[in-house]
Formats: sequence, C-alpha cells, structure tokens
Amino acid sequence: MPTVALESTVIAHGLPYPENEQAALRLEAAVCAEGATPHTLGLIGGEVVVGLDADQIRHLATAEGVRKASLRDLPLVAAQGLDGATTVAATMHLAHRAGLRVFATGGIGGVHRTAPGEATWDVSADLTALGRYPLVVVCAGAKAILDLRATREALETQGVTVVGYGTDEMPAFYSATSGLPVDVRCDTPAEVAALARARDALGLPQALLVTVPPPAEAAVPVAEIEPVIAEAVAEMEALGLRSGAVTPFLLRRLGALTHGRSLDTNLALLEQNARIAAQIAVALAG
Ligand code: PSU
Ligand code: MN
Repeated sequence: MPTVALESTVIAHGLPYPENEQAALRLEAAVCAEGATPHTLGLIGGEVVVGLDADQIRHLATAEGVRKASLRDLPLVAAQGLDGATTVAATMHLAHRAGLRVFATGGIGGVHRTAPGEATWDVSADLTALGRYPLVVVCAGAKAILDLRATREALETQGVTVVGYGTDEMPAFYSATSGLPVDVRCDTPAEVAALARARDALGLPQALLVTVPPPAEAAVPVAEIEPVIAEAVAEMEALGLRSGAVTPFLLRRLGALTHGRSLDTNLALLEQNARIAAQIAVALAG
C-alpha cells in the first residue's frame, strides 16, 4: 500500500492560520488523488500520532503553545504530555519507525546564514536526520533563508544523494535556480524508485533527497526574493533571535514583506511536492 508521510511544523509554525489548516488538508487530498494514503505526523498530549485526523490537524493549526518538535524535543514533548508539531528531522524518525518510506515537505532546514564577523552556528537537525533515515524525501530544496551553498556541502557530508526532479540544478525553494548541482537527475517517479531500491540493496542508511523546482507560475526569481531575505535576516539578527525561533520568524517576515507572494509560492510547492511524493510511493509499491 503506497503511503506518504507529511510533517506538522509547517502547519503550526511555518504558515499562518487559516492557510495552514487548509494547506494540511489540501496536501492530504493531493496524496489521495494519486492513489496513496497520507499520514500527517505530530504529537497530541504527548502521544505520537501517525495520521492525524482533521480535528487534530485543526488543533495543531490553531492551538497556543504547540511546541516545535525537532529530534531533541521528542523525549520531553512525550514525557510532559505536550502537543508537538514535528520538523523534518522528527517526522523522519517517527515515519521511519512506523515503516513509512516516502515523505513530502516544503523546504528542508539546513545551515543558517552567519552575520559577518559573528561566529553563530545554527545547523538544522534535518541534515543529520537525512543522513540517518532511509526515506525518500520530496522537497523544493532547502529554504532560501539559509546558506544554500553550505547546506549543499553538508548534505554531501551526510552522504545524502540529491536528486533533481526534472532539473539539473538544486532549486532554491521560492526560485527554480540556485546555481548548485544535484547528484543525479530524474524525470519520472520510476527513476526515483529505482534509485531508492538501489540504495536499499546497498544497505545505505541515508535519505534520498528529491528536489523539485516550485511550479513556474508560482516561483519568485532569485533577484526579487534575495533582497527581501537579506532584509528579514537583518531584522532577525537585530532582534537577537536564535535557534528554533529563527525559521518561523523569517518565513513570517517574508510573507509580510512580499505581501503574501512568498506564502503563495510556499503553498503551491507544498502541494506539488505532495503529489510527486505520492507518485513515487505508488512507483515504489509497484
Ligand atoms: N518547510 C516549509 N515550512 C516550514 C518548514 C519546512 O515550507 O516551516 C519547517 C520544517 O519542519 C523544517 C523546519 O524541519 O522548518 C526547520 O527548522 P530549523 O531550521 O529550526 O531546524
Ligand atoms: Mn536551527
């Protein structure tokens, strides 16, 4: 039975209400339309749920105090009976544990940009998780708010095969181009499934990272989005934000500074990724 895992940090911390709830339901519908079963993951009252129902999705989309749960947070969210919205890293762990093999998200976390002269070190646990769990992860690359070149290098260090889906270049989340190479290009779900099977036969533990350019009509050119990202990053640094607060702040500020355009791009690429992940899951199950 083809199945697709979906994360919940994007619901609770990556998108505003009500777009977050609508998007979560639309992603599930997109997976179903391709003949696969969606499982959105999260924690409700400390219990891991693999396949949140509509009420639980609404709860994570609206409730105050939902914890952004990366790998390090899972033990305490569970032990303290909290609600947790799982990041790419935490979702990968829980999905792998539940036997799921394909996972769709928007953009993975990675190496954050560093201000000149500052020695901050903010590297997402998504990167190490990609090195540890043998899933197929479908995304639009790493979020453009990051240092994409450093993130690309970190993926290599983790031993992650980066696939360009219909492209020879890694997309940059809002934009189709980053100037950074992929390891291999695939144009069909069957080609991705063949890579995943080869990886499994070799006994490799890493994820296959399938990077898909955002839909052309929704993409924002690098030259347009880059100054806005620089502005949001400068605001973030002025406020002294750190760690898990950084990504939600930057996504929210980008939405405001682009008058919703970055939000539209985010929603469009999330849905496309869910659809392609479902097609890959069907090919893998066949
Ligand atoms: N993709 C999106 N929006 C998001 C995220 C991804 O389109 O909000 C989330 C993912 O859950 C990812 C997390 O794991 O942001 C990365 O956060 P950090 O940089 O703090 O690890
Ligand atoms: Mn971080």
